[in-house]
Amino acid sequence: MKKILIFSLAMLLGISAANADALTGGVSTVGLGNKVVDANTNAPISGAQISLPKQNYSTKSDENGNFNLNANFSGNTIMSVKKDGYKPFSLTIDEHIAARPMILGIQKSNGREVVIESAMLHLGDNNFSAGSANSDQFKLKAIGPFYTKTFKMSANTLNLNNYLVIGSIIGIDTAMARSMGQNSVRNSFSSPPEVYFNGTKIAEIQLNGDNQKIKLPNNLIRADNTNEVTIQTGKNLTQHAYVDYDDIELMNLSIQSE
Ligand SMILES: [Ca+2]
Repeated sequence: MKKILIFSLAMLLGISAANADALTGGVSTVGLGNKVVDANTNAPISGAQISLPKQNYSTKSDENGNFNLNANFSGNTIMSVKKDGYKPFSLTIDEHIAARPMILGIQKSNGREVVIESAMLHLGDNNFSAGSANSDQFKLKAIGPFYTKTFKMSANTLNLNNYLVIGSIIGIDTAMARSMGQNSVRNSFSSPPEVYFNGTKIAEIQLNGDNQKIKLPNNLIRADNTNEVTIQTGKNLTQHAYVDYDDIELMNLSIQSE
């Protein structure tokens, strides 16, 4: 039913079905204004904080879950929704998506997430081209080419499947991101960001997007002890005169155990 509704709305709005599918993870388009709801019950959620960190914009949903985005921006930006008792949620939007009403379904926390970082991070060197997948002016100063954080994992995680979840990531300028039309940089591309877990490289991130899940090999987990995750941004592979790190932004890092 929901799928049919989204599909017909997509037809109505003249957006592609592929695009509508990409939005079903947490947002769909209806004509009734922006709203935050519980993803399972569809009940409106009041007092959720909706923010666009790059625009330094923040607002809250009213008693009916409704909110307006009164922020001007163009190009991709990360929108985050926070509410006590719910998993951190973020979504990459642009001015076209924001121009249509959005329903954001957020999920109750199951008590098994470890939030590593809920702030937006900018990795790189503040040197990026206008055609990059993140061409807006970066408000956040780059913290450098990598981010690292330690956190505890409980003993029972060894019996579960564990994932590093990246809520949203934008700005990746790999050749694959370029071939997928995620940026308009013509003459250069970068190596992918690399993810390390307790010193071992476990993934490369080739594409921008939301809710990327990276499996943590259980044999690397230090159960009931301190673990460490590091994300290192890529380098511009066509710049040989100096090191040009790929400028990326990411938000909402967590560990989820299922
Ligand atoms: Ca750079």
